[in-house]
Amino acid sequence: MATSWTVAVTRQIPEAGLAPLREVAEVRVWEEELPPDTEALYAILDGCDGAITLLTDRIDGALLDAHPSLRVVSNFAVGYDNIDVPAATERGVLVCNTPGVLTDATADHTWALMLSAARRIPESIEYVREGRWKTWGPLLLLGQAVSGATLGVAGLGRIGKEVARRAAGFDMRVLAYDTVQDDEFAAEHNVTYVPLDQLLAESDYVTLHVALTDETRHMIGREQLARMKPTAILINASRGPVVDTDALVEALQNGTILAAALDVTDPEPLPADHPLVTMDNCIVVPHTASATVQTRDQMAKLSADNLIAGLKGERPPASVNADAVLGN
Ligand code: 8YV
Repeated sequence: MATSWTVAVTRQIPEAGLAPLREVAEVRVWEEELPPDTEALYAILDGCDGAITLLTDRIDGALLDAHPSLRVVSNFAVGYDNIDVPAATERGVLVCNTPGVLTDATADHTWALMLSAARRIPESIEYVREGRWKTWGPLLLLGQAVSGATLGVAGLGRIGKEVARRAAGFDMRVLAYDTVQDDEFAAEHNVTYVPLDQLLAESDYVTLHVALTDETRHMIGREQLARMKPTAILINASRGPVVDTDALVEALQNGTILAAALDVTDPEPLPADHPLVTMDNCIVVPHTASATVQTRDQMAKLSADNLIAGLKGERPPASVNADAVLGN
């Protein structure tokens, strides 16, 4: 088929996304392990009609002005805080994302983090690996109960809801905080909406699922951590800057809260000698909540479908500004 378009893909993504793109466009893939720096990003986008971008690519008005041929920016992520959407909309550039396909994987991972922190799984693995396991011990590596505990979900959107739904299998009381309420979901799944302060004060597990915006940046800081129980565990699989890193380090060191489990951090990556990485009561994994073979294939396919539809002038399956750019 004629390759009338040129598109850039700013990192290696699964073939499920590259194959459909190659059928309709000349595809430039950034092959390095590390993301392109600004200069390299500008270079790879030069003359492109569209791009599949990642979280690590800052797409702003200046970049769009420097690349007037760019009409579709298809983010390989549900979050799009790396993109200045108003700047894109002003310039008629479609911004797309990958909602839905990573919801279950992210909710599963949240639970993996919650259970790992509650039951001190990483510490236990290390204990055995280091040859310290001498006998069964009545007081050895005691963790916290999950079944029957109270779960606080801050951000009851697509992912937060799936996290909340899974709590039914653990007989948990589920509290939620959000700026918009889905009363039908709450009634059906025994979820009680409460103000954030109450959620923090009453939850044994607080899990964050908000998008990163000016309003949610440092939503969990010193004051909020102080409201939590000293036995509480904080889980973050949203965006690192939703939590004030210094305040969290302090809270974990002082025993303000018991533990944390983080899929995302601020900054990202964290150096290996960072207190959050070295403390026993903090688990850090490298932003892998959506990292299953199946989900990454679906993200690749959806981001390619979005990009191709946008290039054709059609409404992409998932766009955050199609109404504004294409009209209702
Ligand atoms: C991805 C994510 O790993 O979708 C998101 O918003 O945070 C993760 O699924 C990441 O964004 C890849 O760019």
